[in-house]
Amino acid sequence: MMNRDTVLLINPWIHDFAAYDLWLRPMGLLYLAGRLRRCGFEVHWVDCLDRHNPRLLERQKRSSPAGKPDGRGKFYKEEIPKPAILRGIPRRYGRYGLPPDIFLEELASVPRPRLVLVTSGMTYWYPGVQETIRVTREVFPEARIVLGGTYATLLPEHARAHSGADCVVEGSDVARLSEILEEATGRGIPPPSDGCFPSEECETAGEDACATADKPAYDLLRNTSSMVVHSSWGCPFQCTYCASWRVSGQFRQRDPRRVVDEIALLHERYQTRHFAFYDDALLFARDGHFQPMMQEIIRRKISATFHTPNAVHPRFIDAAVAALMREANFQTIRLGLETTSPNSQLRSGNKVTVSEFAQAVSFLDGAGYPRKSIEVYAMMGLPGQEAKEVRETLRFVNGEGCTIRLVCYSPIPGTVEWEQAVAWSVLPLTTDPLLHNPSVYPVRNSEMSWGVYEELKTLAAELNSTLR
Ligand code: B12
Repeated sequence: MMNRDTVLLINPWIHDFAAYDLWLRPMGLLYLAGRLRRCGFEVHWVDCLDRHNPRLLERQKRSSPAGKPDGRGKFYKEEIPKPAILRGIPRRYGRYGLPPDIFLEELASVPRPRLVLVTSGMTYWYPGVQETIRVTREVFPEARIVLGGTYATLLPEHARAHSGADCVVEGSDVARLSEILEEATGRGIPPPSDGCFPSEECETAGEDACATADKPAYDLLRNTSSMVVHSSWGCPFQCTYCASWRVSGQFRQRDPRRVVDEIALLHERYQTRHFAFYDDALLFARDGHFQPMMQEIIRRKISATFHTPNAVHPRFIDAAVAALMREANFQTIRLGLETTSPNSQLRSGNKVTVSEFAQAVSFLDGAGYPRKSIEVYAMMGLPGQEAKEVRETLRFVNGEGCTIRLVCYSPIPGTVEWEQAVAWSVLPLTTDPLLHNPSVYPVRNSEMSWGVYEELKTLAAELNSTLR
């Protein structure tokens, strides 16, 4: 039997050379689930990336997934053939997430839906989306399949042509989603009154206040011991290599009290003990945002650990912020430095200087963080960037006693840097989003060859090994 109001939400597989669960949660889909339920839809959930799936654990002969106690860990991987364009990359390629037969069992366990909503992550993960949609369509040929998320937003035309979805929704276009729901089920969803999704708007007052603000449907997750929190959406900066403004729209910070209420709810009702902030600019306007948020966490004695895998801006770390981070129990602290070259810093968005960075590190040190525990993002492979600049950055971070997190630049269409990347690289970047993958070292030429990238990676590892 098909219930008209049944909607199935799917978090798809990842196809990549590497994928790690760094507190990865399909937050867009969880927020959608919350809103759909509030509007009376029956929501079902299949998460290809659920490391806690009981069938998967049984297959692995484990009672809980391998990984760190704070919630991070490796995804289950099955090797699959590389797409033709990646054949020259000397690394193994895999499907990360549930084995296909378990995915099929999961699909068989939910009522037949009229509508399937699939989310998407990185643009270069589109083959995982394709495979998820293909299999889902074989099981539910009558269902309409809708794709949203990062890939769908950054490359809607590619997604329309290649994902296999019936419709592609860009960004948080609730009006478009409502139309699709109406066509499939006869019933839409009202647009958020503030025009934003996720919405912070409360349409009711008094006891029910906040009942209408969007909340993620946490109960759909099998394990909530660690969770992602967004205290803001988007970013006030416009770095030339970043597409945050394209995917998250205008920067908006949530009410700090509501964020803490959400953390407290997760802590009490869902036994969440590890919280990863996925904000693009957690510390921006800290006096009215981060500081009151932390003071409230400390006042309410919420005993948990906090993590900033997506990096924070060193510019906004002063003695007070560092002390609050320590008292609230931040454990994973990642700082966004990217480069020490003043020219590159200025050109790419002016988010930090070397002296601001060094000051932030000494404030964190002063608050009791061992320098080695402070992780610092350095970026290699920006168009025009020389290996010398990267080496200098790596040596500087090492000299500060911090752990280097070397990442490779991922070119994103629509950003300022994209055209430069296309011009600089010998790879045909415009032909296939698979080439956005940082693992392929997308901006490659005679100066920045595969060998140079590998040498920089080795240097970072060697420098890290000198830290005590
Ligand atoms: C958190 C984060 C990370 C985390 C986790 C990443 C992950 N694997 O998902 C960490 C720190 C690990 C990370 C790493 C990287 N990241 Co990152 N990351 C983000 C960030 C800040 C937030 C993502 C998020 O949680 N969004 C919140 C949810 C709510 O939003 P959403 O999924 O977009 O969903 C919204 C809509 O799309 C809609 N929606 C979602 N699903 C659906 C489904 C349907 C049917 C519908 C209708 C609607 C819908 O609803 C939501 C409400 O608005 C984004 C930037 C951003 N502001 O989005 C970059 C971003 C996704 N990352 C990016 C990049 C470049 C990277 C790295 C490659 C950086 C590097 N050079 O190493 C690595 C890749 C690591 C890896 N292999 O996983 C790029 C995208 C690149 C790309 N080619 O696609 C982004 C856009 C930032 C940027 N630099 O421009 N990242």
